[in-house]
Amino acid sequence: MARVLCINPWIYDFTAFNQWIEPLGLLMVAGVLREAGHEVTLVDCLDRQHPDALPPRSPGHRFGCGHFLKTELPSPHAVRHVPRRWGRYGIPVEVFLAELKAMTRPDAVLITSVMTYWYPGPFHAIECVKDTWPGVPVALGGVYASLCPEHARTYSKADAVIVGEGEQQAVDWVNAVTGEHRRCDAPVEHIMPAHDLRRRQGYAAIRTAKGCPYSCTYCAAGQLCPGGYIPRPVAAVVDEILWCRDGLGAQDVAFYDDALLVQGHAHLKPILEAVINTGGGVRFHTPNGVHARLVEPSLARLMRQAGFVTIRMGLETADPLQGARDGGKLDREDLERAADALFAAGFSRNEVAVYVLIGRPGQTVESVRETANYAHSMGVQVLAAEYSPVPGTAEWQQAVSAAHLRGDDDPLLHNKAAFLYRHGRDWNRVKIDIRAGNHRVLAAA
Ligand code: B12
Ligand code: SF4
Repeated sequence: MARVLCINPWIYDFTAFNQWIEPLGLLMVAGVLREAGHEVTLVDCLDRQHPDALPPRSPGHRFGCGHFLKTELPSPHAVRHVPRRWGRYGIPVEVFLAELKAMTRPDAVLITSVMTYWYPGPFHAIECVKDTWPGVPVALGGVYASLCPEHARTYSKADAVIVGEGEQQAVDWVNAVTGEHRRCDAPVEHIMPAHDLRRRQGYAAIRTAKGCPYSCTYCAAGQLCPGGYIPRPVAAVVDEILWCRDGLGAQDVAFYDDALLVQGHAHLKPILEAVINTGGGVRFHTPNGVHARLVEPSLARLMRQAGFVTIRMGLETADPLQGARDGGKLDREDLERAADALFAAGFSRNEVAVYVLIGRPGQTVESVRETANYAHSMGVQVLAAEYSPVPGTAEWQQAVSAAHLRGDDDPLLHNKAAFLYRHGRDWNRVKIDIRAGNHRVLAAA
């Protein structure tokens, strides 16, 4: 049995807010390593309940969400043009180092990564591990490692950069670096992510299916899950939700699916019915957005009954051909139908919002305004989602061809704020107007 330490690193950014953030991919890998018989521990730099580093509180905190502790730092050269303060979010470095020093030297360390422009977090964690335990092998995986593998191999100092789905690869890598011969014989989709390794945060992130059947031009879902949309067994998802609720005290569950409502009647519906039949008692949230086109009255009623309180809708179309044509613009009828279904099911205006992508190359301020005004006229709040260029996507290639980006740019420039300020028109004005429109929507409720 090997001792495997998993690390969820800090976020380095201009802003960060904990919207049910959980290192779900790392916890899935950890669950499989544990199933294979290894001793697995976690150090979580984004632990908002750490007794030595509680974050600032503010009135906006609810459903387990809230601010992280921020340590301001000078902006790196690549993003100096952004007139905002950069910094590290999460527990202080001293607290992290104290955690490492209190542990027995591990046999292998696994570090995850999420946004490509957050890479300084994993890099810093790797440096700390290498200083504390010289010679301990470190593997880096996750979204950044998968989308920017060459950058990660060149600069991260990890001993291995693992691209793509990590469950089996992590078992193989740990065996290779420790000389163990452990295997995980259970099917991966039945193994619970190791949510219990985290200190209780009051919420859990759950993915009911991997991948997405669509292929929007700005999205990396197809690269990250090349097998397309694959639902997990309903019983496994229900068991996970009930374990989080009853075993780990989670009152809030956020879905991390790319396509939660796809095959909704065959997949999400029986999951929600099972939760309702066991007494409910959890609030559900869709921070990643569901497809407006797939929200219909009976599903909306079931979602309401099951305890959804945060409905975020994406404006990505549910039709791949349309998606290729529309450039992400709102399909008016879809939103109208979805809003009608949600409000008729009893959702309040406070609970429903639609993401509108802003700052995409070629997009006009007027088209965003028009979209936002239309959503507001339906009584739906609008959340401006700033465009982040994602390597390997069709829009990335177009941005490189149009010289908006260079293929070898520092991934810090993928930061939504960095991209907006470099190429932006007056998006700030639009954002202010969108917020004013939201106030009007809520005031009229
Ligand atoms: C959930 C989600 C969110 C959540 C938060 C996620 C988080 N932890 O912080 C929310 C809704 C808040 C969010 C916000 C945003 N997101 Co987002 N999000 C996702 C999503 C759908 C899932 C990520 C996830 O957890 N997946 C589930 C786990 C199981 O997968 P995983 O982490 O990849 O793990 C697997 C492997 O990577 C590997 N692995 C992971 N760690 C390790 C470690 C080791 C050692 C090994 C061996 C393997 C390994 O094994 C795991 C299991 O197979 C992805 C799309 C996707 N399909 O990945 C986009 C994605 C990451 N988001 C993206 C974007 C653009 C955004 C936003 C900028 C959107 C916007 N315009 O506002 C914001 C940014 C927020 C910010 N503060 O900057 C982009 C990435 C952009 C980039 N440049 O990196 C993605 C890829 C979607 C896309 N458009 O292509 N997001
Ligand atoms: S529908 Fe959403 S997850 Fe699927 S490809 Fe489009 S943006 Fe990505």
